[in-house]
Amino acid sequence: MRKTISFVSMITSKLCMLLLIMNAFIGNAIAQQKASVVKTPTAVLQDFMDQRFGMFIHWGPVNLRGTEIGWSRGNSVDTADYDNLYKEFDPVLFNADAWVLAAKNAGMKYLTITAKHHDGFCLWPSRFTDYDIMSSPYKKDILAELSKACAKYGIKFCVYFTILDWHDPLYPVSNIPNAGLKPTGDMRKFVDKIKGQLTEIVKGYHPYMLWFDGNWESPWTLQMGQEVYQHLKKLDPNVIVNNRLGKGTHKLMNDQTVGDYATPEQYIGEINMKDPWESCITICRQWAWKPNDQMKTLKESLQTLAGTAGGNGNLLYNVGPMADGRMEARQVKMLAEMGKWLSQYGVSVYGTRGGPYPPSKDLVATRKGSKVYLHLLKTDAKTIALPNLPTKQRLSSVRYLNGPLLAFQQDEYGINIPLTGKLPDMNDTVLVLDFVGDVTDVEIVR
Ligand code: JFZ
Repeated sequence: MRKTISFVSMITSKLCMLLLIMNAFIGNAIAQQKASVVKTPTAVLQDFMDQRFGMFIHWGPVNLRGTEIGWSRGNSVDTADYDNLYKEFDPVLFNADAWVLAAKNAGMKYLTITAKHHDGFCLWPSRFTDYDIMSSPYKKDILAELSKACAKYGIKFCVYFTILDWHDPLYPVSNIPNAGLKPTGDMRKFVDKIKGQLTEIVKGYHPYMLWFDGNWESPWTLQMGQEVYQHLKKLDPNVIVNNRLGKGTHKLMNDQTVGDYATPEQYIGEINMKDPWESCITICRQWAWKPNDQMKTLKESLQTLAGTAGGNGNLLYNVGPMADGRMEARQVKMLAEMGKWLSQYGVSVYGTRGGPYPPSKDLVATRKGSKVYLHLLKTDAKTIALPNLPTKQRLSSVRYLNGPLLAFQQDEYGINIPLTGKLPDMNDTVLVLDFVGDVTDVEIVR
């Protein structure tokens, strides 16, 4: 009996030892794997989030039809027609300086151009395909012109790059209804090809950020995303990458995410003090230029920007230039008006954090140091009533940003700011609440 017990305990202790050793091995392997995974440095991402406002540009041969880029291929535009548009694409009025100046005058700090959208057409000369700008009558390297102009005017140059390519025979899926899988599909070759193209882009134009897209289709896997991310990090450890390179939702970061920040699309993202994010939103309705498309008002545009900043995110605001290379005058004008507002009130946007008051449809808050910037989105409020901060900090003054002081009351129940007369800005009036002590790390008031 005793013998059996000691035999059992001996076996058990041997097993335990074995498990311990195995565990150490596995732990080591994971640690090694983690050590070899390079991520974009936090400081670089913080710098990106401080920019707050960028220009998205969707542009290509499809503008000759005025339909949506990529998605109209094989739908409202016949595939053969769509795929031959590049032969007529001759944007003789394209002027990179004019685009970059439109962004600069808007108060935007970075610019993201669709180097390749889902239709597969490349705006730069790529040695991996003939379906590029060199095959068009225009024959000028759009990425080279834009990156040069961006450097000239101090705008950060960024590149949109789709990882689904409905035009490429190597990519198995086609968006054409009932078309089935392409027999020529080969994802291994496709991934190698886009890695080659990304090398061209990173080495050729040194983008600040890469905006991937198209990761929701089944041929793309998490592993492919990880492979491409590590490829990029070898080329440039600081290049910023959006979250559409892995799988899973765009709006949040999760365990399927490959990339550095979340990308809510066509709406203002939820407040998030932990993960970086950028909402992409169109100025008109379509990503690509459409004749007489409905454009947002200046008020909607400014309140969209305030809303993203108030949620601690960035805004990538999309314009669609025309087939001749010009941006629409009304879009450029509206952007300049945004820039005019920002030249006065930019301190309440750039380099701020969202909160500590959560965004609502009436007001959003941003903050920096001891100051909370309250953006009034509703213009008929008679008084602003706020709870005290969880830290119970004393409020020392309230004023209109760049304007006069305002009277206020603060007691144990909260803060009251009566408003009298007309607000200084009917699109977004900003109040500056100056507290005693820093408010940057105060928790969101719920
Ligand atoms: C994507 C692109 O498809 C779109 O053309 C644009 O470039 C935008 C910024 O990003 O938007 C999507 C993504 C997914 C779907 C639709 C639009 N989807 O899954 O239906």
